[in-house]
Amino acid sequence: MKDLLNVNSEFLTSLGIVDWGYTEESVPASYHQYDNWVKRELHGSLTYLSDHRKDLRSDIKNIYPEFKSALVFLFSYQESKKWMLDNNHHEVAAYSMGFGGEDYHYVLKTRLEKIFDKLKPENASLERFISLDTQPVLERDLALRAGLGWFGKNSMLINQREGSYFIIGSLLMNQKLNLTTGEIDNDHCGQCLACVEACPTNAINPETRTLIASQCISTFTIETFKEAPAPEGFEKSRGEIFGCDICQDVCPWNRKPLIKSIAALSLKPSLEFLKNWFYELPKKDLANLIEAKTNRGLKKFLQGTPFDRPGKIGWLKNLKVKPNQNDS
Ligand code: B12
Ligand code: SF4
Ligand code: SF4
Repeated sequence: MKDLLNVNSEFLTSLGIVDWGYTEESVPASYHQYDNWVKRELHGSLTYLSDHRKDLRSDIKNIYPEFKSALVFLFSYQESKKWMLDNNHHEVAAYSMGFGGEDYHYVLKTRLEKIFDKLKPENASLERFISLDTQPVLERDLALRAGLGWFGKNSMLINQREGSYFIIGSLLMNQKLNLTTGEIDNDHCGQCLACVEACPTNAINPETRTLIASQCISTFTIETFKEAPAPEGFEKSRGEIFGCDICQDVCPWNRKPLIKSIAALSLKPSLEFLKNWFYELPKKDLANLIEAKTNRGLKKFLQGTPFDRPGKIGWLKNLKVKPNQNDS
């Protein structure tokens, strides 16, 4: 990986970054595809993609008028993925255990701020706005514009050298930097259809390179907080109870990055219990443990991790156990 102005590549590597790119383009190349997707109601229950925030995604300047440039970083979770594949564990998505078991929204925000703190002294009037998943920004498209990869048929942003096991985090800035802007990569999927064929719920449309969100296991297990029927085909999955990595695990572009990676699952000491929850307890016992907590109690217990999102009813649905309707 190359140095970034006065920030050397060793420092970036120490933050878990495997690649970075730069763009001055605020308008996504694929807004039209996104707009069509929402018009066809393929976002399902993910209303934050279709409400008043939808049009904000047409130009970063809608949310950050001072925008002049973006630094886009790829934060890897290859090590936890390798450990999971080596140990035949597919219960939870690799990203969720990849940042010490902590919620990446907090962990990576701090890392992005550390990078900005190194850039700022070189340019006193430099300001930043962090884009990390929750802002109305088409982040895969931002990474595309920064020259970091292409949209795979599974809709993931894939990097030729690093595959797709990474989180995209960006510094949007009010100044241009003395850097060359990225070139949009070509398609490297070719005739491959491995992800389309492996998806147990047929959620991938290879023509549009988008998902039918309501059929995706990730939507069902992370974003559905109430009792709901599982998408057709869920029973053919590998036992996923939080997120899904199937369409990435079969992608040939993820083979090489995992070979060079070290298998490791390093959790923050206070979160070591997650191993017991997901890899040791039978699902029925985990369900009983969750059942015994109130929704508020469960959320508090899991606070600071990605796992507080589904809530009690959501978790019991994932574990296929009917929740106690009287509990709150
Ligand atoms: C909503 C959402 C979801 C939804 C919907 C996913 C989806 N594919 O839309 C659900 C809950 C299913 C989900 C699941 C996952 N997600 Co998610 N999710 C998002 C979120 C918040 C918005 C995505 C979005 O705008 N979707 C709308 C659709 C239409 O956009 P899209 O899928 O990116 O499709 C683009 C391409 O298809 C392209 N396109 C299509 N045809 C063509 C043709 C041409 C010529 C061109 C140029 C482009 C093009 O245009 C579309 C619009 O940009 C982003 C964060 C963000 N703010 O961007 C994270 C994000 C996409 N998710 C991420 C991750 C890690 C995941 C999971 C791996 C988590 C897991 N293990 O369970 C799965 C992966 C599932 C999958 N195969 O996509 C990462 C992806 C990193 C990467 N390498 O791509 C993101 C970027 C978060 C982050 N900051 O890192 N996610
Ligand atoms: S994340 Fe799983 S369910 Fe969703 S598209 Fe990929 S393989 Fe299918
Ligand atoms: S599995 Fe094949 S078709 Fe799917 S994203 Fe990877 S290379 Fe593209």
